[in-house]
Amino acid sequence: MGNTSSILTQYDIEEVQGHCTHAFSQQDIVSLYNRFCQLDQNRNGFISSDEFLSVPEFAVNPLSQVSSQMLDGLNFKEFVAFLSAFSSRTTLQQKIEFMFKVYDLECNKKVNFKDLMSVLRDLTGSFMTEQQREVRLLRAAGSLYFFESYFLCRYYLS
Ligand SMILES: [Ca+2]
Repeated sequence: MGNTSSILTQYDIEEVQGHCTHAFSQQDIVSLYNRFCQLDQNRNGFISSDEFLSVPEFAVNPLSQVSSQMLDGLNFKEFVAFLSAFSSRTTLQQKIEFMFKVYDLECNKKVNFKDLMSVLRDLTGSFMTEQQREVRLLRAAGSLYFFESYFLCRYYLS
């Protein structure tokens, strides 16, 4: 299965299905394999960020830079595991963990101001200045602090 020119066997399909905790049906996995083969232009069994960004739909996505970094060097099994975050069979907890990984750009299990600025920069491009992004994030952080304080007060006063 490492070489994308090989045929996906029933064993491969079941192995991939187990690896992605059955987030996809066997038919889904066959379809994803065909898509993976299209993306793997040099047929080395791995997707590079350049191959990912060569797809016009991905290239125009504001989060394509982040996504391409996460996809860079994935084999088919890892590719399916990555996409399982978008499956309707995936739990909310798994989706939240995935989104956290998207924002944790330094992969240090923390999402800090710098990570959020970087994601906001990818999303807004030239439509916002760096200062406008900072203000937007600080306001959002202030709102979160307000709501957190409000609910803590309600919890302790009730
Ligand atoms: Ca490749």
